[in-house]
Amino acid sequence: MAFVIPGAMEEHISVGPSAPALVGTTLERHVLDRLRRTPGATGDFTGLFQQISLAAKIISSRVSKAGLADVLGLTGEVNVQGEAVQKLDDFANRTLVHCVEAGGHVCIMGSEEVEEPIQIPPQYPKGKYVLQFDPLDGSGNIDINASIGTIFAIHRRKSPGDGPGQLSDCLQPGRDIVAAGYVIYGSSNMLVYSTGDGVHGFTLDPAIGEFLLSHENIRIPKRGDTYSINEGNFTRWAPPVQRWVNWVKSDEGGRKPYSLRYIGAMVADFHRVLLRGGIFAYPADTKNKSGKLRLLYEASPLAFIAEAAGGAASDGSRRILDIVPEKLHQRTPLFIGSAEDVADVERFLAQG
Ligand code: AHM
Ligand code: MG
Repeated sequence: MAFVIPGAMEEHISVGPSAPALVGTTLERHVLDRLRRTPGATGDFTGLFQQISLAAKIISSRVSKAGLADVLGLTGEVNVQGEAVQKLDDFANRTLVHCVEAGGHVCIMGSEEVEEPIQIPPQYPKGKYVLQFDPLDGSGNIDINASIGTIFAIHRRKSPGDGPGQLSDCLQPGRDIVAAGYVIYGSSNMLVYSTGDGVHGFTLDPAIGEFLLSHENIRIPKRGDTYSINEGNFTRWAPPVQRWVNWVKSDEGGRKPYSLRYIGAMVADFHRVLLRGGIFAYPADTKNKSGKLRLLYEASPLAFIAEAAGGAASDGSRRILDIVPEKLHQRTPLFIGSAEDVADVERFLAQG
């Protein structure tokens, strides 16, 4: 049963997700329940999730005070992508590293904000997982009070032993992800995650400081009616991409033109696509020849979630989850969302 406005039962007015929301199911309990069903599980994964969710709560608390807490603006530094580092990016990155590094669950981390893989300090044990993240996605939205997010992916370590992790532990394709998720700092703060077994959303109740299950088993509609793309790049796209966009917004053959929705923070744009259907795209262009978005900690985790919800993610011809990364900060074109919408764009690109 869906959330129902009290008194509106007879009219069947639903204001929430279609799946049941179990009162009081915390993120921790949800992850633990799954752990109990996994033979041989040691609890490492649950521990890592607790640390990520703690970091998410700390970041969300700071984000919600952004205008007050002297965190707006730039640090004056430039990150590995050549972009100015905002104070909140820096804060979010340090928070995640700090919350996770001492837990003993990961052997190495990768972050959008740090050029090299992040090693676990010598005094802490090294675990069997690899965590990669974009600590604050869509950071251009910080100063205008629009939604931003955190994206993360967890792999098992590949290198033998229990010493420090290697770069090769980070360079794993999305199909080998063990769990992925994102946190959206918006009108409410949500954490959405998947271990491949459904996609589940939790809303942070600030009164009790817990993420509570609010969107169980999210399924992305087969087809949507919106497209989400920075159309200001139109003249820089290859002709097949231009043809696809022109078709998407046309009424050719009696089709209903799609509406355009673009906030400029992938987490927020993707979250809408996940719940409502449609497509988010960041194609390659003459300026960003391999696309703009990063494979390991932006495209792959969201592709893992899209597929677990019944959607699809492609670089135009290949499944995102099958791309084997060669570099930590590798970029990729991305088309992600409803399966039929992604198939449409692949067809246009295949026609050349
Ligand atoms: P960021 O991780 O540095 O914030 O950059 C990634 C962001 C995405 O969230 C968003 O979809 C895209 O960059 C927006 O780019 P553009 O301003 O070129 O449309
Ligand atoms: Mg990003």
